[in-house]
Amino acid sequence: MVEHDCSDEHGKSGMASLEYILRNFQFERVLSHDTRTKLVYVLGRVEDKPAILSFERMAYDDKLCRELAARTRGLKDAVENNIYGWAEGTVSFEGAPDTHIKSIFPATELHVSKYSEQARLMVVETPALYENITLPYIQQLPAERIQWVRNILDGTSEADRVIYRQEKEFVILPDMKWDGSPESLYWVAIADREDILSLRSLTQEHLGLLKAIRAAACRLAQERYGMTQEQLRLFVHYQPSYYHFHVHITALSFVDAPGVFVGQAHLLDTVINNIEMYNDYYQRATLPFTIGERHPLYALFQDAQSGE
Ligand code: G7M
Repeated sequence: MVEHDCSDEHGKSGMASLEYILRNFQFERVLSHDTRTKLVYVLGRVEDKPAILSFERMAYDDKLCRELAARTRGLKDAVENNIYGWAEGTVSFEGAPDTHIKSIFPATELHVSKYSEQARLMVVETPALYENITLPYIQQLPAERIQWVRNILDGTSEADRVIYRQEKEFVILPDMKWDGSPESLYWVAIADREDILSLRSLTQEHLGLLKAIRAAACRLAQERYGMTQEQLRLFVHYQPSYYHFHVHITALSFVDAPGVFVGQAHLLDTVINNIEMYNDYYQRATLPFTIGERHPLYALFQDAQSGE
């Protein structure tokens, strides 16, 4: 195969730039389309390797709301009934972005199944099932899966976005899902150690870290946006997508933030409290979780159950 010379198209890390991926994307199929959140994932190929792009309609900037009426063009299918009227139209603000775009390239099979339309199912994980199924699954995951985390920790990526760094403890930075508005604040705190795989690893040894993350997140949200602790929701995912310990920091006003639902989110305050009561709470607890039916872990749980 002739290698395409795109040295100037690649970033510092040698990975293809978003611009390059967009220009060379050969569409294959839609993976999923959430018409409520206006988020679509499409699969395609770049340089003959799988690539995933997501396009998400952004909210109107508050400052532009006063111009919405004047910027509306091309009304279609207008209906008027008494005092009510509705139609479809185009509102455009030149130069103002209206879509949040993300790319994964090269994408793995795991990414393709993660972003494909699928049912979510409830799995009940006992400590024994964790030891026999989940832990071996985590241990065989390729190390490159969390390369993005290492890049943040060692400063090779997103260095200019890091909001706070507590040396050898954790960093706090915007989650890639954050649209930048305080009402939908979405930060992530990443522990600067690789031995905490998930909630299952936590014991009293980690209380200092958990409390320091909580204190820093609250202080930073207060300093930057005047938000109080009561306006924040700090939580941990189980199962997470990445088995390197991290805490999600979101504004409570972001009512339907992705991944805040029961069956995946565990409030940090509850986690701290449980560990304070019992050092080995998360090693002894049965933890139900929801998972996509195409997730490889779900297949492993199914195999285990059919073998019972
Ligand atoms: O589901 P889990 O608890 O593992 O959540 C991982 C979080 O990390 C999600 O909220 C992602 O949006 C976020 N995230 C994933 N990646 C690959 C990146 C990244 O490269 N940079 C940043 N800032 N956040 C990411």
